[in-house]
Amino acid sequence: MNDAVKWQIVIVEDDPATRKLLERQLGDAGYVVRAFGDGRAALQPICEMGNGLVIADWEMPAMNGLELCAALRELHELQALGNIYYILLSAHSTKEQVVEGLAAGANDYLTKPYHPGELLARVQVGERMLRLQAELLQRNVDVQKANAQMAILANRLEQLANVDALTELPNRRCLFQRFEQLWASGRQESAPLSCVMVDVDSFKQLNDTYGHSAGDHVLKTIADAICQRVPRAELCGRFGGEEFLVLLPGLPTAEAARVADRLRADVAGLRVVYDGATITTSVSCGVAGRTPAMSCTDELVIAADALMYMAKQHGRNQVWFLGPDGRGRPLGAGPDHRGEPLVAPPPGKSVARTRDVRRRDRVQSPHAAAAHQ
Ligand code: GH3
Ligand code: MG
Ligand code: MG
Ligand code: MG
Repeated sequence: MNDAVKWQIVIVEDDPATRKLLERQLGDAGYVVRAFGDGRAALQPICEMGNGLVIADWEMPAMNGLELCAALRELHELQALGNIYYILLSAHSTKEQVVEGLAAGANDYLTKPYHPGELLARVQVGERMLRLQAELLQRNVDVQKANAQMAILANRLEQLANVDALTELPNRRCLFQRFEQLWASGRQESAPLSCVMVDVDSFKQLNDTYGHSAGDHVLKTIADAICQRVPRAELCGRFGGEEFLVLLPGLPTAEAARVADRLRADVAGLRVVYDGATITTSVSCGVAGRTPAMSCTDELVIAADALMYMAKQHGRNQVWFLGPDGRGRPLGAGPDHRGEPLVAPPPGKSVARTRDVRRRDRVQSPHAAAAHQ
């Protein structure tokens, strides 16, 4: 409320002559005044006033000035009432009575007979207090609003930093944070931790045939299908362009390979309708589990990448996994299958290249692990 706006004043006075005089003096000063003969009659109108001033006599027949003040303070505590600046105006003029009046919750105390100029000055003090309280309240509201907006922004920023815009899967940065945590938490107990590298087959050709936005739509559909299939959707993310990485903590490699194969079959069964065309697609998967010889997440990813590349080499739309002997095998191969040594993808085909690790050195690690077993 700005300075020019006058606050409402409620007068509570049982003496008609004093009541009339107060009404006239304050009315002449420009205030909106309502007057009542005792506290009981004034209580409800004060509650309806919201913020404002009360000038009350002490001695009154029904509910005296102290009782009214106590009732208003209680209502304020209960948040059923705004800010009331309460001035007691009484013929009781000993220091003890002034102290008692203020102790009952009055903001100010004026003794009768009062000086009209002093009354107006004290009312103005009350106005200043009310204005400050209103400003404080408004500032609180503004701060709360700003905090709420900040929280929304922080949330949005976190989204942007962690979520891939096209597929809405965790992006690589976010997924690797989770990966590092999983790696560290299960390392002591040698808990199984498998990872699946999923790469869309011949995706360049799909883009060339149907257009880039059809390609985008297919990628999003594949991402959704992957999420539906894996036990924990928050552990699959977009690794790169048309590559996804799925983390399967607690699953040994053979079980992880079966999850990967169901995921592969889901994708192969998709019929993506876009712009009048029905598009089919497929993925190749490489599945590797953590071995004792692996020292970091990168090594597991590199192994899965190499296995995925072997799936590509053998015709795509299939799952290759890392056997306990450190060799790669296609899922479903008979017991006679000897397995094949992991083949490092050529530089242009390796997804691990983007993590800036020396692939050719590291791809040996699963073999090294097997040799130690
Ligand atoms: P392969 O079976 O060997 O994996 O063949 P490919 O064509 O899938 O692999 P290649 O690495 O040759 O091409 C990947 C293509 O994926 C090239 C790139 O333009 C496309 N791509 C990557 N990200 C996106 C994307 O966000 N949207 C679309 N539409 N295409 C993308
Ligand atoms: Mg009286
Ligand atoms: Mg690729
Ligand atoms: Mg591909």
